[in-house]
Amino acid sequence: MNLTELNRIATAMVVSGKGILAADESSGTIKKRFDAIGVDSTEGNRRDYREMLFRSTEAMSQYISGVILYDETIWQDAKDGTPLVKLIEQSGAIPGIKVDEGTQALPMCPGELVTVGLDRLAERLKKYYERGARFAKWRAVIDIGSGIPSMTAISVNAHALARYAALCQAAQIVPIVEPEVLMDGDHDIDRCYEVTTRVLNETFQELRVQRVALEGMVLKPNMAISGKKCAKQAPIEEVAEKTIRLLRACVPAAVPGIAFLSGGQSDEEATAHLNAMHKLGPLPWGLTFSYGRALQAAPQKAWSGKAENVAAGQRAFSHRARMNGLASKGEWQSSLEKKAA
Ligand code: 5MM
Repeated sequence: MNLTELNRIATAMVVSGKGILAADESSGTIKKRFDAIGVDSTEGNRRDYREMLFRSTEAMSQYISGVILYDETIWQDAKDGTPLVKLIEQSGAIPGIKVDEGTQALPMCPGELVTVGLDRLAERLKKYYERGARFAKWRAVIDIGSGIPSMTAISVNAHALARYAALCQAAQIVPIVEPEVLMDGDHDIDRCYEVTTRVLNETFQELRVQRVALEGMVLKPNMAISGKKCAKQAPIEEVAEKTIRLLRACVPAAVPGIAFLSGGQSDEEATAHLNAMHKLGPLPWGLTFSYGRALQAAPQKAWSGKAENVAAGQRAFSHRARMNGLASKGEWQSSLEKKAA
């Protein structure tokens, strides 16, 4: 393992002014997104949509540091025969790959999930590296509800995240470690804070046990935020203040960077929260975005599967990427939000 190189890549992924595009929707998830805009989820449409994003020159070269791909996408070529991975590299962004294989019910723990995909992961990583991937992603899912999460679910998911991270580093690939505490319930922000604290502490404990080099990884956490169905939604400043307090307590300074998931927040909320956190610096790590929905909802709508809408889709993507790029420096203002398409 070349830790200097892993650290160089991890640092580039969270460089100020840029963030990560999470375009790693599995086939089931992208179908849901396409259903919402009335587009058939065919291999060709998935390719055309992602090609549109990766050819968005302004967004990709100025505001996107890396792209997380799904297995299908990393092997796909653009319409002109150029591998999609090459388009990403040519823009100056780093290609990455989602390597988990989704979730399964966790035995003995009703309603809880464990992420799977460790079998043959070492061989898969080797092939992904040869194709150009320089980082990977594995997402664990922790739900908050009555009597959950159990310590069992937190512990087995942390163990798998650390196993994955160690295998990545041995393959010279930077692991994005994503323990997502869902914001789906009616819990308040303090319950999210408490559960996320337990999850992050357990995750870093497992990373240490399994000898993962913290300098060669990126953390992708949720924010400390109210559940979507909670009657009292915490304001932007409270989300920022509690998230930073939590991360300072749980994330060692050796970690080069933290890149948030958006988790179902609106586009503008995800941007405003990141921006507000940068008002609370200086921070010991790079702090940016690794958004899926909060970067893609607008371009998906603008594109709607029509070739004549590609330019509008790219404008919508560039706008969101620029807004989040500014937020990653604390330079965003709500007045900059305007209809992009
Ligand atoms: C883009 O969505 C990713 C893949 O989800 P599935 O495996 O369920 O298809 C997801 O892992 C994503 O990278 C993160 O959750 C962040 O995305 P959001 O939309 O929460 O910003």
